[in-house]
Amino acid sequence: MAAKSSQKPKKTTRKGKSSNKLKFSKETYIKWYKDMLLMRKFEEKAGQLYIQQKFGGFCHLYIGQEAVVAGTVSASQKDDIHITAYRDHAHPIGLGTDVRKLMAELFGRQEGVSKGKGGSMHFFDKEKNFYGGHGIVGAQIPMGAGIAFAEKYKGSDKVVYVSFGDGAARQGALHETFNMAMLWKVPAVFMVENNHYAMGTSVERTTNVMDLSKLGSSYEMPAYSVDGMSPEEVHDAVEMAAERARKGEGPTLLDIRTYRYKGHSMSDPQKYRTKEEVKEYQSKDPIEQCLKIIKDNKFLKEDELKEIQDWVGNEVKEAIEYAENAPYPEPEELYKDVYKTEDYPFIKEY
Ligand SMILES: Cc1ncc(C[n+]2csc(CCOP(=O)(O)OP(=O)(O)O)c2C)c(N)n1
Ligand SMILES: [Mg+2]
Repeated sequence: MAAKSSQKPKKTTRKGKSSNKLKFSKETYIKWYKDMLLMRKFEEKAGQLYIQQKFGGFCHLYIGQEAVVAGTVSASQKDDIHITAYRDHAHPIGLGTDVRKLMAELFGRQEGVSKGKGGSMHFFDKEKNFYGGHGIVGAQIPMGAGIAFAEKYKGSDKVVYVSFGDGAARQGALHETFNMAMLWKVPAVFMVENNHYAMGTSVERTTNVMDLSKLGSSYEMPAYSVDGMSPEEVHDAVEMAAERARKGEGPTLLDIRTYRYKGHSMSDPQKYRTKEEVKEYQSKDPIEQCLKIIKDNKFLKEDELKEIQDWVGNEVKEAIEYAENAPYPEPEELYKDVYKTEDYPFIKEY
């Protein structure tokens, strides 16, 4: 991890060390590989199905960014809370949500994680502590801090991981949030999923401060830049930030440098970047890197590896079948889960 500003990241200890060369256990690499492959294959299929107009709405793919979720999940505890933006397919997959429920959500079916009423941008799984899936750029920054405040108030030791894009980092709400989050030392980890572009606008075109970790400086929030193509680096940074949060010392900002291989959403001519740039990041692909480590260290035999790949393929296939055969929500569902009361005091009739 490239440390930034005043504080150097501490060395963290971890269990299950299986090799002198490698910092993480065999089991961790296999889990990362399996989870990231499932995220990738789920989204490759989702992209194809969207083009075939099997489902509508929006569709923002996380392909290329998988190491960010993989490293965050391995460094977090089961009861911790995660919240993100609309590029939200990989987060619940990493947290273990059944991909059938996710595919059904894309298809707008009642078996979907948000009862078919949220779609691609609004996945939500309370059981896995995944609090969305938010379409308003930057909205989850104050919401995440609010959830963290609530956890502190209730006396739990949960940490909230608040993910947002480099574009969202430009929202004014970030500053109000950072101010209060530091004042009240809320147990949050603010994670910029810095894929270098907000739609077609590069970070360079929006700011004279390109090192996004500096955004925490005015609030004396510890901040680090992290290689987001590496689950190891993400894990180290998140583990350190979570430890700080759990001890009651407050939030940390992580500028996690990653890359999306696909366009912003499904209709993006990508004129703002070169093919060479995309290829450069693809050459550091986290799934390929993990696979190489697994092979080089003989963590799995060829047939065991194939078993994982087949399992992933089958999960995605079954998810599509499940989604296609699931019923649509009943019309009455439109009136459920909507914020309404009979005598809502703020609406006046004229
Ligand atoms: C408040 C608000 N403004 C504008 C938009 C339109 N919009 C959707 S995505 C996006 C870009 C955000 O980029 P970034 O935060 O870097 O996330 P990424 O898509 O790269 O993951 C914009 C401007 C929006 N959804 N909400
Ligand atoms: Mg971005």
